[in-house]
Order: sequence, then structure tokens, then C-alpha cells
Amino acid sequence: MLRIAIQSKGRLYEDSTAMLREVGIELDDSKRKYLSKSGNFPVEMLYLRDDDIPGVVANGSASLGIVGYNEVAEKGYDVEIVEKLGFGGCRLSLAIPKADEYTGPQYFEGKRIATSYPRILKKYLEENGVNATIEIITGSVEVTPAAGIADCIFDIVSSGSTLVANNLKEVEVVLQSEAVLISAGKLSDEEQAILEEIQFRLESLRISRGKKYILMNIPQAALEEAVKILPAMRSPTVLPLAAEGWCSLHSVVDNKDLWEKVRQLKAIGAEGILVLNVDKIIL
Ligand code: PRT
Ligand code: ZN
Repeated sequence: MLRIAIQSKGRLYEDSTAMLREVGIELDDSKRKYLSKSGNFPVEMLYLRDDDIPGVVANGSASLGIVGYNEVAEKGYDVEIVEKLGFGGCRLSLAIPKADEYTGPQYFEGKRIATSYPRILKKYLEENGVNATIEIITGSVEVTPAAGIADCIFDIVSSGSTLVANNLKEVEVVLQSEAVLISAGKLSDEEQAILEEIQFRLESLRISRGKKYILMNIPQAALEEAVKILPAMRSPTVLPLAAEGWCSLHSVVDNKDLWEKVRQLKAIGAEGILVLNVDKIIL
């Protein structure tokens, strides 16, 4: 059995549980409670506030955790990033009143900066030789300049619309973040084997992301050209058709290249092109 700490509610909850389900781990949400076992895989979930996840992984109360890299960097515990998970993307940025002119990091000299991330901010200020006062605020940091509590802020930004709504502008990106899978090392052999199975399954999700399965009828004479347009994992699958001189060609393409490939394939005589979603690719 391996214990994984995840956020109990909030921005990472949906994506964390969706990802675990995608790798075939059943979770019983209706009975979501502090601790609950999967019905079909040797893991148990520990549902927590995100702030507590790096700590419980570091002290061994959970073997793995899924949490924003921003929290890992802020808490500073000795944990390792096992996988970057590709969701929960955001950045930790400095933002100042829209009307102010930004002159570089020295702008912050003598200013009061509100944040929930004092440790990361302190390091940034030290590295840039800036003396500023850090006001630790745990929520609604973006309203503090208008409320006169601070001059500027250091906070999480994703679309940037919260900053705009509060008459602020982003001037420095200090840390890029996304959800990460963390561990403190020290796994038993059994736990390590479970982690490796999870990583194997995550890899198949990663490979299949953004991929489409494409199949079409192609004149035999154009087959060589079509194979050049559609390189597959090993080579495309070619099946004979009942109609003389034609075959069926199957392959996998990146969605971003799909329409360009379709144009090229039609130009050499492809017909009846079908494009299907790919659920998993296991190499
Ligand atoms: O209750 P708990 O302590 O577990 O949750 P929480 O309230 O501390 O965190 P939560 O659920 O808000 O966020 C969890 C994690 O999601 C963060 O630690 C980040 O890793 C990640 N994340 C991704 C974000 C955002 N995007 C984000 N946009 N966390 C917060 N925001 C805030 C942002 O600060 C702004 O106030 O959302 C607002 C909207 O952002 P804009 O830029 O799109 O307007
Ligand atoms: Zn939190």
C-alpha cells in the first residue's frame, strides 16, 4: 500500500483525481474523507489542504504528494520532484499599480510587498540586493494595494485577469509552477514498485496527449509517398482492400500537424479519411 496526499478541494483537486482515474486508479469521491483506499489499486488517498502536503510527504506521513510546485518551493522541505504533471500551470509574479512606471527590481527598494509566499520573495529580494518589507497575507493579496496595506504584491498569476481587475500590472515573473508529484525518497520495495507502475501509466498518458489516430484509403501507387507523410511509431499499418489497387493506411499523428497532413494526403489521392481520438499509447 502506498499513501498519496492530494488537495481535498480547490484548484488542483479536479485535475489530480481526473489524472489518477486516467491511470486506472479508482477513487470513491462520494465517500471522500480524510483517508480512503482505492477499490482496485494498492494506494490510499490522504485528502489535505495544499499547504500541508509538502510537510506530510517530508515527514513520511504520506509517501507521495500531488501539489503545486509553488508550495514545494515555499515550504522548502527536503522532497524530490518525481514527475511534472502538466496541469495547474501558473507563475509567481511581482505586480505593481498600473499607473506606476517600472524601473527594474530597484523599484521595490523600501516598498511594502504583500504575499503568501514570503520565503520565495525574500530569496528574490536578496538575490537582487533589494531591501523591502514583506507583509504576509494569507488570502486576497491582490486587494492590499488598494486597501493601503501594501504598495505592491507578489502572488500567483495565471490568466492575469485578477491583476487587471485590481488595477495592477505584472512586472517580474519569479517562479514558473505546475502541479508536481513529490516524494521524500525512502520508499520500501513494495512502494517503489507501485510508484513505478504509476509512472509507467503516466508515461502512456503523456505520449498520447495531443495525438490522433488517422486511417484512410490510398491508391497502392501512392503508398510510398503516404508513408513519408505519416511516419508512425514503428511504421504505419497497411491493410489490403477488396478493391484492386487500393489499401488502407493507419497511423498516429500530432493534432497540431493534422490538417497539414490531411491536405498532403488528399493531394496524393487519399480518400475516406477517418480521424479518431487516442485514449492511451503504450510503447
Ligand atoms: O484550501 P487549500 O489551502 O487547499 O487551497 P488554496 O486556496 O491555498 O489553493 P488553491 O486551491 O486556490 O490553489 C491550489 C494551487 O493551484 C496553487 O497552489 C497553484 O499551484 C495552483 N494555481 C494555478 C493557482 C492558480 N492557477 C491561480 N490562478 N492558484 C491560485 N490562483 C489564483 C490567483 O492568485 C488569482 O487570485 O486565482 C486567481 C485567478 O488568477 P488569474 O491570474 O487567472 O486571474
Ligand atoms: Zn492553501
